[in-house]
Amino acid sequence: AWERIAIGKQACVLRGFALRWQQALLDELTHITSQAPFRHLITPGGRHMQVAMTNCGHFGWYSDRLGYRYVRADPLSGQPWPAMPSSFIELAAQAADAAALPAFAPNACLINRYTVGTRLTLHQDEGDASQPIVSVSLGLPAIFLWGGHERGDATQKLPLQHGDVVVWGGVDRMRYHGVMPVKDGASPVAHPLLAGQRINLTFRRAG
Ligand code: MD3
Ligand code: FE
Repeated sequence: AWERIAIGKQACVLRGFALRWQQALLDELTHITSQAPFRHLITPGGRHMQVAMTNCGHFGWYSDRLGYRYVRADPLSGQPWPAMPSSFIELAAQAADAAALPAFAPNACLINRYTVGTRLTLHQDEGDASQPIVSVSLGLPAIFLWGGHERGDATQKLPLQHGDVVVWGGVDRMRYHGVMPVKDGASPVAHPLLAGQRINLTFRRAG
């Protein structure tokens, strides 16, 4: 059972929506991260990001001294990113449908890993605002910061738990957002990938 909660004109939380897929997601994540391990990317300003990242799908989000961009191959291996598993594609498509958005066929999945204390500072996502974003939270809970269209706008705190899915489209795509430092706790499911960690899958259409 899941529940839909509106958080904006074209954004909503689907509480527990991913629970039905959790075993498939964790099995696939184990495989993906064995091919393309988590790593701390470098910002254009020369800092290491706190969040560790990897990708699957036709395009992967990447950052280094040259800037941010989507790349077709993993710079660590020179190989294409691992394919997007069908369970990932189905979950993202069904979430967009549950959010009453047009058909969504993601070709990029950014996989973010937060250990205890890790945060993601307030930022705006670039990219095609005509396409929605679907985000899946796994492991430790976190508080998502949900702002406005200017950096200084007030933010709302939105707690996200294991199995929650958030869908962002249209006018809400360019809002500032971030994640507060993840607190220690027991992961709601026993799995090596989730012990003391939060994993977030962000599905997009890129390229
Ligand atoms: C809200 N990731 O990777 S969920 C990111 O939990 C990112 O790992 C967060 O922000 C995380 O860029 C947040 C995904 C998300 C992505 C794009 C958004 C939330 C968004 C665009 C507009 C509003
Ligand atoms: Fe973001």
